[in-house]
Amino acid sequence: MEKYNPSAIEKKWQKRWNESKLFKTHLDKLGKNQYVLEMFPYPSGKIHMGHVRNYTIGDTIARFKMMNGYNVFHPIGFDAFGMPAENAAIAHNIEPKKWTLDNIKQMEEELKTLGFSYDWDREIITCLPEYYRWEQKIFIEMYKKGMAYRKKSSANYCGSCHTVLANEQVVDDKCWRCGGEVEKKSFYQWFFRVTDYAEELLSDMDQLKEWPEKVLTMQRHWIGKSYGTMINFKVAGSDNQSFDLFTTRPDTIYGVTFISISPLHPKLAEIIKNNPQEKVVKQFAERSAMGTTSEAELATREKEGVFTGIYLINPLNNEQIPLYAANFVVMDYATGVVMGVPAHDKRDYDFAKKYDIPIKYVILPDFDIPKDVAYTGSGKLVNSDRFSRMDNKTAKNEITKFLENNKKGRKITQYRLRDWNISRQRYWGAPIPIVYCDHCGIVTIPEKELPVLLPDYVNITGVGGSPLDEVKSFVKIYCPKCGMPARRETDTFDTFVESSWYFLRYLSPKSDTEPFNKTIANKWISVDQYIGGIEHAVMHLLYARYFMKVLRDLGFIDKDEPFKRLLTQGMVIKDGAKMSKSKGNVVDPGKLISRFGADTARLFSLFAAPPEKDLDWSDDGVAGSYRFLNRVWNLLLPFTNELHLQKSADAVIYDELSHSSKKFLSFVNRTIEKVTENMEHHHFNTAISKLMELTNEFNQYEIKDKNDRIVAGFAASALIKMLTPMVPHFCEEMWEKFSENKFVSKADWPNYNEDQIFIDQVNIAVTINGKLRDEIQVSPDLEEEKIKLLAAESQKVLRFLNGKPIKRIIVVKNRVVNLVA
Ligand code: ANZ
Ligand code: ZN
Repeated sequence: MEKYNPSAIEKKWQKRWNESKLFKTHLDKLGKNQYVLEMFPYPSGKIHMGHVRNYTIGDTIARFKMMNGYNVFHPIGFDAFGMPAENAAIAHNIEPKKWTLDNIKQMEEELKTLGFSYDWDREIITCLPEYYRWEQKIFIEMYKKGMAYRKKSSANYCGSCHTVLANEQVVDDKCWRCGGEVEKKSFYQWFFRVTDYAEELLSDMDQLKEWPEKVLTMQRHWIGKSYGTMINFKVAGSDNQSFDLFTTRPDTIYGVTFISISPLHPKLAEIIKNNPQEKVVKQFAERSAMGTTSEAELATREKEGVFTGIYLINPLNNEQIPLYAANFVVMDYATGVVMGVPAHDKRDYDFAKKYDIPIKYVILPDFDIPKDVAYTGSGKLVNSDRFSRMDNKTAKNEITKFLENNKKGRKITQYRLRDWNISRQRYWGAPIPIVYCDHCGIVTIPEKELPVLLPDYVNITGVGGSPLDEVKSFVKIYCPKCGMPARRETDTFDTFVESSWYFLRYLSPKSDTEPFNKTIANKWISVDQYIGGIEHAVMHLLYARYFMKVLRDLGFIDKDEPFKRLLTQGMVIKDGAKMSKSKGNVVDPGKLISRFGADTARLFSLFAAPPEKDLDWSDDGVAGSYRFLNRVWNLLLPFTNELHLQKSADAVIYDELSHSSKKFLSFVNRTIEKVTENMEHHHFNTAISKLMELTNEFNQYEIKDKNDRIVAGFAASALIKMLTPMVPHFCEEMWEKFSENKFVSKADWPNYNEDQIFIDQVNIAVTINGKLRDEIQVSPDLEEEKIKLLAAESQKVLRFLNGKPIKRIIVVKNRVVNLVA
């Protein structure tokens, strides 16, 4: 018998799919559309098991939808700008462009060996001018509408990478990439005004019913809306100096015993001038300027501070409160100055204990609170003048009202979300299309001159500022407005800008008149199913949501949200750890594929864990998947000359089927029902188990007559079709061997027939003390305990027993249950 030979089969079908353009999508076709998208890869060189998993999940969903009659759009591309290409340039003296495009070539080949149903004609590569010119155009429109602006901003800066780092790129005060020291540096940078959309980004989450709750929670937290009061505290001994403080707990204002200020606060240096504490505070501020501004990091840090020598005045009781510079205050949240209430806030409590600051309770519950802790619950106010004895919820409002009436405070809503810094002082990114002119100021590049091309053959040394600063032919330009010599912006876009709209460009990848076609985009957006890693829960997914709203407001599209349904797949781990070079536990998909075939790699990726969970790599699991495919092969191959595949078993004369045939037919129908449901819910591992069970049942099925042959033909057809989204090459081959002449990839998903679901039941007599009282229907293999329970709970039995206790139950298998009462 012919052996299962994956490498021959897979090449053959990939070639045929490609030649017949099987996965080319006609976007203007009417009908049920389905846009299935996986987060596009960064072209690092080789694909890894995480990619295999991500793209197999996406491909399985896309193919399942195709077989269910949808017009599926399933594109792929490369997120091609970014730091690693520059690092390769520094380390190996390779041009970033060459490095990137070579990697893309290699990865395309690898992706093709996995048989994914991509519409390759619509591939996009973000580092090519035909992509980024549209990003430049969108940026210019944003700038003209005030959605993009330039401001001086202090940022985490890594001296050795010469680059600004986002907060999450600062790990333990060090650069995430090189481990180098991080410092604060202030210079002009470009920002997108994301904060203008904070409220909409939050409220539109109501539309994202099919996103994992975990991701929504993370975004909600990132946007961080809180309601509170802004209170003005005067600087003691000064007529015009004061600070606004944001608090969510105005009810605790009589408990303020210190105030803390961020050591990086711009007003701090000025107010401490010439006071005895000046030097100490300056030193403390300098130390604080090193390291992170990340809130998460600040929160875990040992609380430290120094007295500034300054007092502020509590606007409610005119008490003088000492001001401390403290390392836990975040400069870019609210105003960077905070009321310290040690009696009612844990962090303030620790700080007060450490620096011997008084602790004054102003809210008490009606039970005894434990000593030596901050009380953060609700209760009644004490020691709070006219507000004493109010419950603290009322007091929040009353105190805020009082402050408002006296012009010392106001109610406000505060967001944690910051504007998005999109400037990168890097070479390998899309140039920001701006000119600085001594006469005209900031000038945008006229649209007909786009794209601003990133120059080739730039010297990248890894020291100094942005490499583009050194390219005189790039920097020097005549002002588009006045024609005088001017300078170009040398910052490039954060690569998150490219990934914020690429899903739109797939819809019009070759357009040279617009970023994407509005009519098509309105029809295909939102993306029906988006699949990617949970590590993108916030930045990428939030920026893409933001961009959608911007594009809508600029008139490019009429939609609000980019992704309707989101699946975040888990990591691929081996020996309990994420696969990584440093751990030496990396499995090379290429080797796996050449040994067992792409179908085994795909099957294993789907079978070893549910998509959202981490997948623990196991060689046994891979071997098991391969064995299963061989089992199906060996089961079906002998039938290929004997049987005809059947779309359904409706041609059988049902009443003539033997009991065992009815049972098998029923099993096939049930399997279709369950697998369909599992596929719809992305429970691929369960679907595969069901197909394994079907294979086992099929192996034992005995074909005796014409009717049975129809049943077997239906079973074979259903089994092949249901395996197709997961192991498509295998299934195409088998389909062809059964003399089918169309692609199974485009066949209809099988239907089950409820009438052929056979409920195998026996009647069992229920007797009480030997007298027949009822009859129950149960499946012949129901456990004895369950039969006893059914009998004892029968309505008729209960009536006859009339409260009398049952002493014993005797079961005669499949015949009688006798209750002794
Ligand atoms: C006094 C107070 C008393 C506070 C109390 C809390 C409990 P959310 O809800 O996250 O918005 N805060 C304000 N600005 C801060 C900054 N820049 N860095 C660090 N902490 C800051 O948090 C609001 C609370 O966080 C504010 O309310 C303030 O402390 C603190 F029993 O004011 B609270
Ligand atoms: Zn000019």
